[in-house]
Amino acid sequence: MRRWRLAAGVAVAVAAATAVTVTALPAGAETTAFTVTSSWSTGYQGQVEVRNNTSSPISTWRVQLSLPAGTTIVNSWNATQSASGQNYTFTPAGWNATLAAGASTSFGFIANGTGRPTFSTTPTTPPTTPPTTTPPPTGTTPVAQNGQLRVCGVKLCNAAGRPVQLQGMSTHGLQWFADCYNDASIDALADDWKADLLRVSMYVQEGGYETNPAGFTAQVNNLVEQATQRGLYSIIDFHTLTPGDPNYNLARAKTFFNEVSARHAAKNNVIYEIANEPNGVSWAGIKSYAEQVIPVIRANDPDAVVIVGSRGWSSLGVSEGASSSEITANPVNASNIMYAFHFYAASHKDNYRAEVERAAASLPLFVTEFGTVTYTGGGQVDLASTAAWLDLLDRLQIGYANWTYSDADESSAAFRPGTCGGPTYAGTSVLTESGTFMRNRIRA
Ligand code: IDC
Repeated sequence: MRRWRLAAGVAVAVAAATAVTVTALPAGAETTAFTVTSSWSTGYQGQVEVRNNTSSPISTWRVQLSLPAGTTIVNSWNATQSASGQNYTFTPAGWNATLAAGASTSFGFIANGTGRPTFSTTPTTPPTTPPTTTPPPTGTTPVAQNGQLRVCGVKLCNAAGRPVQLQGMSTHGLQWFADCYNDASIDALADDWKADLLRVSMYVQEGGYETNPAGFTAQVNNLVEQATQRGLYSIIDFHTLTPGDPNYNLARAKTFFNEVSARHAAKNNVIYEIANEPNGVSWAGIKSYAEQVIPVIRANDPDAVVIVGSRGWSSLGVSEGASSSEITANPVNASNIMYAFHFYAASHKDNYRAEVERAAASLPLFVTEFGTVTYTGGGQVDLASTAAWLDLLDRLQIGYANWTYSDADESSAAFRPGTCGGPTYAGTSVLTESGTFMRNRIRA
């Protein structure tokens, strides 16, 4: 552990009755406790302990740090981050605002670059409203057991701070397969497949959202309610695909995410995926889109995890000759976010797996879509490659959703054609080769 003495901030902090100091040294010594929990050649993971060094409870805190030029924060967790150049300010995540006398909390971050931070503290004024507390989870559903998720380092963690890997299924396009999503099919996903997650794929083009914003928003909201009733997590996927530049849909995205994030703000099971598969667009263009859409969501639902699509059909750039390095060099300026990676097992193999393993050391990843088949959604079902992929994702604790929970007449669909609209979704008699494999894998 590295310990840092405070310079200018100390006098101010000590003078104020509600002063927060950050310390890991014996009481009375106002210092910042900063630990590098892991490091690699191009970056490191840092942890900062925040301690109430006064004899009364405090109801908020603030930590300011500066990084030398060339080092930036890629991602943080357990705090709300804002940045101005090389200066970063961290305030409570919400649930960790109140600290009893002598109590401490901590937050973490991933830095790109090897420069270490210097700290200062500022006195804060307690808010007049009492903090809210979340009751501990009860019940056996995925949401009851894990509660509100948040990004912790490069992982996704549950309310208790433990890493979780969500496993589930993606809908097909709601404009084509609405009859696949009903009480019986979502019951089967929760109870028979024992999934954690339903990804709700709302195409924007191809007869999707742009043709009927109110109708598709209502359809998405309804499916999120269905997932919520069964204790499933739900990813709201703004399924941009063609055109590939998400900025084409920026105004629609702001309208849509403002509505759905307001509607689901009080829920603890909703994750927002703001652009399915950017393609033919630079990383800078995707980042600019993300930095305009994320604040719309955060204004309504500040603690929700947001997933940002990556370049080259969410291949971390690989399918367009780039790599995840362009993201780590220039990350989205927001906290509590993850980056999407997609694969189709019969098309994307070892070089893509190697990139995921490399990227996962410094970026929080979520496989919001993958197929057991070729990138067309059809063709050969490659179970050997799929198993290699899922073994890798299990080892790295990366969550996933399989394309698709539908009866489309294509080999990626889990149900045989003609299943939807019928009464039966549970069991194996209605499943394709891909569906049988995925159900086994998710149930296990
Ligand atoms: C495919 C569907 C197919 C549909 C097509 C329309 O499987 O039925 O006609 O979209 O665009 C993706 C996309 C996803 C694709 C899927 C398979 O996110 O929309 O679905 N895929 O091609 N990325 C890689 C593959």
